[in-house]
Amino acid sequence: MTRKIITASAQMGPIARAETRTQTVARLLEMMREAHSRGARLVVFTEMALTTFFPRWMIEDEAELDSFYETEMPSAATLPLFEESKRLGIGFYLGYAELTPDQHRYNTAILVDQTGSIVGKYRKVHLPGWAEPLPNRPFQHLEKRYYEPGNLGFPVWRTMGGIMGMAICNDRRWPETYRVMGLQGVEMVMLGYNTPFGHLNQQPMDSLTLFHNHLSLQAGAYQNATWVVGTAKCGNEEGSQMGGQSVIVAPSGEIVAQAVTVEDEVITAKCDLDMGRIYKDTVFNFALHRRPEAYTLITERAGVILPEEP
Ligand code: CDV
Repeated sequence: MTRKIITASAQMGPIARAETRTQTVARLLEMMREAHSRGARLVVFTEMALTTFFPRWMIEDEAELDSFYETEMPSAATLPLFEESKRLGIGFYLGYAELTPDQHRYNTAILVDQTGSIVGKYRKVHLPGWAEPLPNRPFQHLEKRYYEPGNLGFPVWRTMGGIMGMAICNDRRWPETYRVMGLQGVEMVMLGYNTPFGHLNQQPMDSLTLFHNHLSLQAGAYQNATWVVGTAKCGNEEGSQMGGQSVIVAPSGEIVAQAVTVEDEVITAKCDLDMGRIYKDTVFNFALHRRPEAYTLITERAGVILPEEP
């Protein structure tokens, strides 16, 4: 049986602070329909796809802060996405800020299958930035203030004909993200990102922002023999410039589709979920070649080991 699934990455241009959920959902619906018209059965939206990237600001007003979070999914505003997913027979990944009934806050993504049903939830583990605002910066990155680290691990889901996994933005820079899913046989990792330029104010690193984006996605794909779909929110959002270059990466590590704008843009690729097999059976045959006992000898005890002073 062929296991090829046309997959779309629905890159999103900026979302204004004043944009309503109804407006953002209308943009997502338009991209979902475009993806479907190109034969896609799965569309990957971005991180925090329903609002502007609010962690760039110190927000002290609780009510204002709460307005950026979803307390239910689907909600009245997001229900049209689920209905259209079911009508068209197209699954989707959607990132959003989650506020739970017991007042926990997470940077979350859900996976919805081709019947419009939620089949998976992931909460971002690697939260970049700070809990307190830094002085003299045009923009903050306060994810550590507004979110708790995800508490669901890195599960995979057998759905839509494959073994699917999710991650969110900064997670893509950490090999553990992919490897934990790779050890479960993942065949496609979906992730959305909001990556501002100049985030660290370290010129040598900041100038490589787009390179590091692809480096992380391609390395994660190749080293775990999995498809990786990376979807940006990009462009100039309320004065903060964010990188685009959304990509669909094959298990070979090759980019097979790439966005060329910093606006709403749909890219697609026919993803053969069996393509990773040759890598999983050879160079990345984990059962045959990995040496877990060597990896855990010291690190399990110490966590992080700093080199000794010379
Ligand atoms: N939203 C993110 O997680 N952004 C980070 C930036 C701040 C470095 C990223 O890894 O792209």
